[in-house]
Amino acid sequence: MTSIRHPAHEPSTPAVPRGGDGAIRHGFTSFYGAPIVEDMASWRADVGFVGVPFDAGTNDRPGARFGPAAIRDASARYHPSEEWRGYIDAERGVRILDGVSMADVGDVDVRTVDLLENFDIITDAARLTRRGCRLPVFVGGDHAITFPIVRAFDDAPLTLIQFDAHQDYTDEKYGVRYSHDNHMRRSSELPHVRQIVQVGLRGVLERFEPYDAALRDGVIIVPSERIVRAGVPAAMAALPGGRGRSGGRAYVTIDIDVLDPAGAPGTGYPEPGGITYYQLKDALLLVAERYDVVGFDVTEVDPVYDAAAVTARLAAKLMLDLLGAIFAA
Ligand SMILES: [Mn+2]
Repeated sequence: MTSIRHPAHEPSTPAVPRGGDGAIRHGFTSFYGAPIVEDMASWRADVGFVGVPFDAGTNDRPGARFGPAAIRDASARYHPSEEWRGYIDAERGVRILDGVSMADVGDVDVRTVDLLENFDIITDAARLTRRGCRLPVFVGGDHAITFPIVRAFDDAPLTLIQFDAHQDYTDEKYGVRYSHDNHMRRSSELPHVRQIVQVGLRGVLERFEPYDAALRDGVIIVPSERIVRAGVPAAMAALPGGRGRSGGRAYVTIDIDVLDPAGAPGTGYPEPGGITYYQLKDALLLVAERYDVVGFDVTEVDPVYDAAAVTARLAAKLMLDLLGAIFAA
C-alpha cells in the first residue's frame, strides 16, 4: 500500500497547534486562516481582523450578527500558502500582500446590555486592536457599529468614506438616534471627522431632512447611477486627493448593500439597482491610491438571506482586494 504524503510534510496553514505541523491544523476558522491572537498584550501584525457580531441597531431584518462567522468561513479557502507570501491577483497579474502579516483578533464581546454600553465595548475593542496592528479590519454586524469604531480613530483628523445604498444620515426618528440609519450622522458630529464621502446612494428617501443636512454639511455624494452610467473614474472625480495618497487619512466603511442585490443578496436591506463587484473593486482601489487608509469595515452581510454563501464569499474577496491596494508599494 502506498501512502500519499506531502513531500516536505509542511503545514498547509499557520493555524497549527504546537507539534501538529503537516498533520493537524486548527479545526476552527480564522479570517483567511490567519493565526489567532492569544495574548492582546503582545501580538503584532500588519493587519488585524476583528469580528463585530452585533445587529441590535437593525430596524428591519436582523441576522447580520452572523456575518463575522459567515465571512470567516467563506475566507478560509483564501488562506495564502507559501509562507504568507500573499496572493497573485490573476486579473491584474500582480502579487498582492507579499510579506504582509495578518492576525485574527477574535470577536468583540457583544452582550445583552444597553445599546450604548455595547457601543462603548466596541470602541474599547477597536482601540485595543489598533494597538497591535497597522491596519485594523472590522467585520460586522449591522452598520450601526461604524460610529463606535470611528470614535476610536480620534488621534488625528480623517475623511470618512462610505460605500452604501443608503445615507444612514438620519438625526432622529421616533426618538432613535443610534441605529444603522443614524451612524453617519453621529460620526459627522465627531470633531476628527473632517469630510464625509458617500458612494452608491440610490432608491427613494421618504424624509428630506437627512439629505438636506448632508448637503449642508458638505458631504460629497456619488450616486450609484453615476457610477453605472459614467464609469468609476469619472464618477469618483468628485473626491478630493490624488495619486500619492494626498487626500490624507481616511477610514472606509462598506455596507455590502451598495452592491446590486442580484449579486449580493445576503443583506438586510436589499435595494434595487446598485453597482457590480468590479465597479466596487475599482472604486476601492482608487480610494486606496488617493488616501492613506487607516482602517476599514465591512457591514450588513447577513447569511440568513444569503444564497449559496455568495455574499459572504464576495465580502471575503473584496477585503483582500482592498488590503492588496492599501499595502501596495
Ligand atoms: Mn448602511
